[in-house]
Amino acid sequence: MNFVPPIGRTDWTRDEIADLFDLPFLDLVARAHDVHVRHHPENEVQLSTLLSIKTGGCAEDCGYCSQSVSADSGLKAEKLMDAGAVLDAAREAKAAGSGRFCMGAAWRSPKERDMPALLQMVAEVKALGLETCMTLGMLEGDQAERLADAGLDYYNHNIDTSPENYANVITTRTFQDRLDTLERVRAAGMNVCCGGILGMGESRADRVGFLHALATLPEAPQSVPLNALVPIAGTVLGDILKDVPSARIDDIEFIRTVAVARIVMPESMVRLSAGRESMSDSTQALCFMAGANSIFTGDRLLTTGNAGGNADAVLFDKLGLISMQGDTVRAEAIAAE
Ligand code: SAM
Ligand code: DTB
Ligand code: SF4
Repeated sequence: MNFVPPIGRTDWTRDEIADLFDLPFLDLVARAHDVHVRHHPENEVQLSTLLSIKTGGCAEDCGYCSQSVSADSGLKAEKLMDAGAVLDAAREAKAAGSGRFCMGAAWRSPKERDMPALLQMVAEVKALGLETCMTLGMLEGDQAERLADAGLDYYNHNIDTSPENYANVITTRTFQDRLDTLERVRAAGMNVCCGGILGMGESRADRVGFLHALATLPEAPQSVPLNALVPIAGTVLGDILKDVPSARIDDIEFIRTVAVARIVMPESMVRLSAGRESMSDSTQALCFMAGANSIFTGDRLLTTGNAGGNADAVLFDKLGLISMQGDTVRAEAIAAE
């Protein structure tokens, strides 16, 4: 095995990525594993906790999302949580073994009046020694800078799918809008967390285009969440999937996508995100083999259920996996020694 992709390559072509997808499955997973162990600690998977700090009532029309006002999901719109309650949840997450705390808000973009509370949340969660991440929609440059100054390690903003498929999923903001926010996050010096959803009825070519768009950003995202669509009744895509169950992403194709992501973005954290609850232990094990090295733990994601802390502890035990401390937290601990 002597396949070593150059580090930091951002000139991948679609053909090269399509060729990786076409490899025999076992060869692909073996190559991805080889890349993985060259760049990441073996058998370590980061545990992240997700908290919805502002739920529902979102003006965007993302076809997969329960929180959009366009969805008929029965979700009640709530106000932004107060910073004290967020801090309590972060303390609980840390006590349960999480190294990373991700706060999500159902907004098109944050309002100025919400900024002080958001900055306080970042600073206080960070002071607990947790890696911090937020996903709040589109950002202006000065908002990105203030979040970075408060100590935000990662900003999550997904492209979700290929540029070609994007308008089939979301119409209220463009692919370019997403790239603009990512640029502002990078310019502010934060780590970019950017990925998408598999199983929205997209083709293999869309999955190629999706990974190509990520791997050819000016810098590969430091973090790549890969979600399997969680079909939610009342959302456009959830209802389609309910009627056409065969549109659900095949487990082997999901694992292939993880493996190709690992090969084309060797240094990124690859996060096995939504949809894990409906994956078998063996599928998850193959995702870890193929290079996934972070999961959301706990019994909730934003509005849907998750595999749960105990189920993850049992799985880690079975697989001999240990919990990884976040890179940013680890780097700071070393610097303080
Ligand atoms: N409002 C913010 C935004 O969209 O930028 C942040 C929250 S949003 C829920 C974060 C990501 O979660 C989405 O971009 C999407 O990739 C993922 N997501 C949302 N609903 C999902 C679902 N039903 N299944 C899988 N992934 C989902
Ligand atoms: C991401 O890509 N996945 C996480 C995180 N970023 C914020 C969100 C998953 C949400 C799943 C659906 C829900 O619980 O509403
Ligand atoms: Fe709003 Fe984010 Fe849901 Fe889209 S994914 S509807 S932006 S909360």
